[in-house]
Amino acid sequence: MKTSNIAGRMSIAIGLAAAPALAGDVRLTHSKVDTKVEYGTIAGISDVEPITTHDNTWWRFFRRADFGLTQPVRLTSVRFGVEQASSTAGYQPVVVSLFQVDSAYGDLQMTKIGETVEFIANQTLSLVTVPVDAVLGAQSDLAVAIAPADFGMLGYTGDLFFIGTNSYGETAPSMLSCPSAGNPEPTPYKNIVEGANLAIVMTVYGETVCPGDCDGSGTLDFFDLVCFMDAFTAQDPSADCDDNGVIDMFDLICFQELLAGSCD
Ligand SMILES: [Ca+2]
Ligand SMILES: [Ca+2]
Repeated sequence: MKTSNIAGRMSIAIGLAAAPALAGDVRLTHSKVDTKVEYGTIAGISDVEPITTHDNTWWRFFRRADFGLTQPVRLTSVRFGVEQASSTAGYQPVVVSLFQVDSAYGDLQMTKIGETVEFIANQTLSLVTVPVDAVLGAQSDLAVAIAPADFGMLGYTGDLFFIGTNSYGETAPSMLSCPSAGNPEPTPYKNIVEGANLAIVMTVYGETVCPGDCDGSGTLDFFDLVCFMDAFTAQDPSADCDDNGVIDMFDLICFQELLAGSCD
């Protein structure tokens, strides 16, 4: 393994405050420059055949408060940098996963809300946009994880994927998890390589939806009640309508009040 073995606890760093998002125009990034990709990311690389990087997952965390978001958000795409993607097949699957992040009783809780598998052609120093479809609840923060699939399992060897970074700075730390290199949890780059000045290039796009629009359809109707009841039954953090850390009858009352409103 080519990374060091400094394990780190997952943490959510507070970035600089960004301008409030306009309705229908959510853009989340911690990259000070989100359109330029340079060489130099941090990754764990297997040094035995088949050479591969499938054990890496690159992470960014977005606290809604840092972006002035107070409403649910429908997430529509993720654009990220690619330093290098190479595979003998000429392409490889890359998995973009979205998680809502909630704190319940002081513990962080991560729930997967979306996943897109995109086949990425061989390329270097480029930007890729992947469509996603997920609704981030009004109380939740967002985590985005990008990882190459284990293409070696399909009989290919030598597949490499390195996410794109640059040296222009960031407003929250870039993170990597790589279990085989001793970092099972998302670990800030600076804890892996001291003095690293590398910012993962990533921007998440979406649009705000009105409170109560649980399914993000743009209107309030019966399906939002179904959506909410699913979350309520599953004790999903997104069902904590009154944001008091407990999911109970008062959240049902809270949600009924939202449903009685409108999206106009
Ligand atoms: Ca709806
Ligand atoms: Ca509650």
